[in-house]
Amino acid sequence: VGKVVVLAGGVGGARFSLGVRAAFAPGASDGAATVTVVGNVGDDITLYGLRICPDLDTLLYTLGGGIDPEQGWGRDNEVFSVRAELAAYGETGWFTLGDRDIATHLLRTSWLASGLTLSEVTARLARRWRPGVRLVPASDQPVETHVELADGREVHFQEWWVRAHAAIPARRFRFHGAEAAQPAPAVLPALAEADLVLIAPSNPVVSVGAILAVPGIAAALHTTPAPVIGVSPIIGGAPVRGMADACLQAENVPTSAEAVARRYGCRREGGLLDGWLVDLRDRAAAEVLAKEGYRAAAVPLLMHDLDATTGMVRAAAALGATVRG
Ligand code: FO1
Repeated sequence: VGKVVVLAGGVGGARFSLGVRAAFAPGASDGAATVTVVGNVGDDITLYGLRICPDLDTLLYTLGGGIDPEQGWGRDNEVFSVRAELAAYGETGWFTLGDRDIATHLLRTSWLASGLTLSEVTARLARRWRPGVRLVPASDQPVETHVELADGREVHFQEWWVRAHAAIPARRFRFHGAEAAQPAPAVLPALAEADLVLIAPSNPVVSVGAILAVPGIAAALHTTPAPVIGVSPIIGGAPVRGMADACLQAENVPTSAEAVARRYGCRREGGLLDGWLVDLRDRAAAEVLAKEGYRAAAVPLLMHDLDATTGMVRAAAALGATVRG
């Protein structure tokens, strides 16, 4: 394995990327590889004129050692004087922006305004964070996930997720701007040249879904010579983190490791996956899927520390090797 591509969103995608970096570091048992992480931009939002890219920032801060470890997003040792000043003006926003995080948004916004692309901006931010992987946005054009609620209203994904805690039933998700968007320049070449493609245990509907909504990316997954291995974000019928269940419900997809694999589909039958990794608790799902043409394996999938996460990545790579061999 020389080149690995990861499709990642959210906290799960960032933590998984830590394991990918470790599994393919120089001297690692699987051999060194260059890692490209394609980050979801569907969660991006503009507030107070600031362009905020939560998933790219979560990846930068996590891989760069600056993440708030409890929350899994935002900066560590954060301070909130801007929030307090806003509140004094009567602005009690539902989306919390910390001072240290705001510095990132100020730079991103001004760099974008000066004409840099989101890929270029992300590369510049990465000069500080040194994530040890090549981090690229799925697209340089805005692709924003919106949620059509059961009552017909449509809100930005963050408003549904953060403000409403995903408690209002969603009818469907729309990826605004996706039709006109293109994959960021590094994405398609990375997929074409990959030796292994990993779909992180991220929210399949909104995180990975928004990446796949960018025209050309799903097609590149179909044609890549590399095995495409997904890691289940669902363990024992529940999301490990976040509210993927509320997103799957909108599509009438059961919250199970098996159903999420079927939603991605088996590559032999026109879907995306060569292989699917599930938790030990979902061993039965692996057996069922194996009969349907997926390479499937059950291993411990909880990312409670770097060793556990690296082990998951090694298991995914081993599953990939069975596809090639
Ligand atoms: N999540 C919250 O639950 N509340 C917040 O106020 C919030 C602010 C925020 C600011 C910057 C950032 O990068 C992420 C932030 N998140 C917040 C996390 C984010 O909403 C989601 O968890 C991700 O978009 C889902 O992948």
